[in-house]
Amino acid sequence: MNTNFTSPDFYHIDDLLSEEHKLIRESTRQWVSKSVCPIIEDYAQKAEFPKHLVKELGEIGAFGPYIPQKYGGAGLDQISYGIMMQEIERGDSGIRSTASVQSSLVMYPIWKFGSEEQKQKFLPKLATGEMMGCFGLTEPDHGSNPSGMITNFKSDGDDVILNGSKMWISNSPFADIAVVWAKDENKRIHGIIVERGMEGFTTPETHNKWSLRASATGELIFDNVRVPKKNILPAKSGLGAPLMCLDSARYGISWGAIGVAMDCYNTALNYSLERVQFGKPIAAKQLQQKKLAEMLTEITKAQLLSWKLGKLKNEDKASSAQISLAKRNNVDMAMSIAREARQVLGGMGITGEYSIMRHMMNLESVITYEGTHDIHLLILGHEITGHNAF
Ligand code: TGC
Ligand code: FAD
Repeated sequence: MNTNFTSPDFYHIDDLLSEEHKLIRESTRQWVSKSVCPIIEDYAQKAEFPKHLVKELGEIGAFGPYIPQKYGGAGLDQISYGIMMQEIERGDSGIRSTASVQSSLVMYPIWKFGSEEQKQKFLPKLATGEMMGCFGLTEPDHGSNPSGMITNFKSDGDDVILNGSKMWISNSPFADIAVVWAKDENKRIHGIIVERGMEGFTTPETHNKWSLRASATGELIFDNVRVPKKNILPAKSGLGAPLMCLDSARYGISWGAIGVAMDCYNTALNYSLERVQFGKPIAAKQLQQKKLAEMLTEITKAQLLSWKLGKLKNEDKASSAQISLAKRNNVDMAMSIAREARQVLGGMGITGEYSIMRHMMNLESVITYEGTHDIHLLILGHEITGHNAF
């Protein structure tokens, strides 16, 4: 397992980063090398989430890096958040999922749409990992089209009664709270915080995944769950609210995918320099050089894309379509690199001795969740033409 990471930086993109960005990268990278890389293959093989990493993720500031310090976050900028996701996903997409769900899909909606009481109650504990959250949007019959959701609630005095189900929910099997999107009696979508222990609320785990095996995925089932009205996020309703959360998470994934690509590239480069066939390192062969040169080209383009998107996000100017372009391009780029890198390693590429095959399988989830590859293309098509082709 490669635990000695370096960043390919062919275009001196480091010059665009602040000293703080580089420090954050270094400390996150060191944590990933020390705490994730040595154990992750074993957990992925066992299909088990390494729960002990939660506390450490809180300690390195990976939960809510851009949430204000008064709520327990680190108050950092969007490029810092991206860099952290890049470094964590070098280790494993499932661990990055845990960090990005907690930050962008649980803390972000509470911070943006929550009451002051909700922010005080939940955000500081979510920042440390003392409390874990999950995000319930997808339903069995409504994945790419969440506006058709049937999960709903009806008013009953100071409470609402929630019914329905969500599936494919990252972290649901162990989450303490779920930010759930459900329709009221007027079919308007609201975010509602459902807490573990509420009667009628269960979270069965989804088994037999070939992808994201070190991340826990499950369902959320609501059978007449009584939730206090004070748990409804008051400041925004409508599908736009969860889509704003997705914008934040998709942006982080655009950086995370670069981390995976870097790890695959580094592994392939090192292997090709050492592996001798026909009397020479395979790195001396044109066909292998073509693979490596193309990997470096694509990583460099993706780095520039996410960095510029981070600048736009810092200025609050990044559009959803710009975020879709970056998520779609960078995940696809990482998948191509993982596939090519695996070939550079020959038979060794399919073993757990190296991270590539695990990354490759993880990316099958990453290209599907947070909007599929095709949905992001349709978002771009809509933006370009003005015609909705969903
Ligand atoms: P549409 O009519 O286009 O929009 C409905 C309302 O939302 C507004 N809006 C947005 N607002 C903020 N940010 C965005 N990105 C927005 N996009 C749209 C829009 O203006 C409108 O507002 P209003 O006021 O007019 O009502 O909605 P649509 O039903 O046609 O759907 C659009 C579509 C297909 C793009 C959207 O549904 C979509 O993105 N679908 C993909 C679903 C998805 O990405 N699900 C992800 C689930 S969570 C997950 O996967 C977590 S994985 C976590 C991990 O482990 O890392
Ligand atoms: P579908 O929407 O049924 O799509 C099937 C195929 O049809 C896809 O190829 C899609 O691109 C295509 N398609 C759909 N609509 C169109 C169209 N209009 N035109 C052309 N093609 C179309 N969700 C959450 O809410 N929270 C989570 O934490 C979460 N975590 C996840 C973790 C994992 C490991 C996975 C795999 C998924 C997770 N998801 C989560 C769900 C994820 O967001 C959905 O799987 C995704 O949005 C796609 O929905 P679907 O699986 O129902 O596919």
